[in-house]
Amino acid sequence: MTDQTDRIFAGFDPIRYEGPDSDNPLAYRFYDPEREVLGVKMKDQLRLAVCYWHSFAWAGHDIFGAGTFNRPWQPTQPATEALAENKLINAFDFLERLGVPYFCFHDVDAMAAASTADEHRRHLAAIVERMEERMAATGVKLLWGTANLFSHPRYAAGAATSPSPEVFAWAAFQVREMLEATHRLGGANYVLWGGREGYDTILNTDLPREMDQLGRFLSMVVEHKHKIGFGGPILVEPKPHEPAKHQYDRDVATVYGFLRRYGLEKEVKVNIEANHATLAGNSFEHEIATATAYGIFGSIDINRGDPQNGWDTDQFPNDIPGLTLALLYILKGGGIGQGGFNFDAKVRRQSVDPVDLFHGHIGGIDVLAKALLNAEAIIGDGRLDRFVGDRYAGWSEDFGKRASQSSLAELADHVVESGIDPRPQSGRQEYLENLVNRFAG
Ligand code: XLS
Ligand code: NI
Ligand code: NI
Repeated sequence: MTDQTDRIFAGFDPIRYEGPDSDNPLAYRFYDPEREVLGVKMKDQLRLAVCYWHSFAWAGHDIFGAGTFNRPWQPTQPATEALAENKLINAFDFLERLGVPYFCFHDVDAMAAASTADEHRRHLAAIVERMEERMAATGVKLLWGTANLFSHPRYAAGAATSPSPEVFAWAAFQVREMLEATHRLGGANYVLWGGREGYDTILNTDLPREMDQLGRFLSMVVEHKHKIGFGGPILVEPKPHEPAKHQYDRDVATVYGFLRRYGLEKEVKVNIEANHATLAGNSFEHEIATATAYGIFGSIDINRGDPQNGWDTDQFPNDIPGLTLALLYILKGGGIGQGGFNFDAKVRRQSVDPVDLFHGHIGGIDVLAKALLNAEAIIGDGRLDRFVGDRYAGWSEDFGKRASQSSLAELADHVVESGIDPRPQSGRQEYLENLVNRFAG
């Protein structure tokens, strides 16, 4: 059993909303869960989640150095059942005090280490049972589950896209176990991030075969979801590279094309990560708007990169104007739905104290809440929407309606006969940027 002295978050009071004037660093200034935003409570507009891997399973190591965090569950060691239990108790202590409704985890983040498939199954089942108890006791729910198909050496050449069918089978085993665990825990979604579903050099890679394997694997996951009656969406999380040089799911548009090719566009949606969007050279709001346009918007992993570093630094978000646009396009697309905002973010390696995990999450949550309020104000103001509506108004008029149904030759003849001579119209970019900035601070 976990000793009281091992409970590193137990001494913290619950984090409460104190309003914008509060000076208390352990309070929310904008996140007021019960406040209505566009008719929906803030807690339901945001559906916040803490991720198990960065917050509880990562020891603070990087490629140059060992773990820096001194945690009673010893994340640097292969977890025993007792250490996994200790981690679980502490994770739920943190979730309860932070006051977020959801968490997310990979199988291996939470369970005791296993060296065989049979042990994997038993250890996962054991922690899921304990997790179910903690969830019932605290009311914290599962936003999504996922299987880690990238850390074990067997996945060095990919999981579903491995040249080895035995590795493909192992990935199927892990996903079946974790999909069923997610179902049992009442998870709202199931995520697949294809970290090593790609390649480092084309010289050793059969690209069309790997894509077919990935398409087949996704179809198998969808089939199994229906078989067991899991109602949540399957979400693919796009990322362009890291750890693989090229990933097959590089961004939202690429994933949509892939899903279409394998007939999965009605079954699978996307989990969009802010830092992955920018790594792919896209803006976060572009990825959101693209997913909404294709009807595959699922959920969000919220974090940020560092503009001077070209990798997935997974920092907590702190850019209110930038996130205002992200929230605006989520709201315009119909809201977060069954998804949520998962803090796929980690404190820095020198942020070794338990309080640092609170500072990271509190800051990120408040930035999101403020961005949500800003987006509500932009929608309420209406000028941005009106401008865009007016800009495309010609398409609702007679000529616009005919133009979209004409042949190329009919339109060409029309230009010659009518002598139409359209002139450039201002896109008013600077005016619109100024307008948004009235609300985005
Ligand atoms: C890594 C991904 C990963 C997924 C879950 O870059 O963001 O953390 O969210 O496997
Ligand atoms: Ni992620
Ligand atoms: Ni990531």
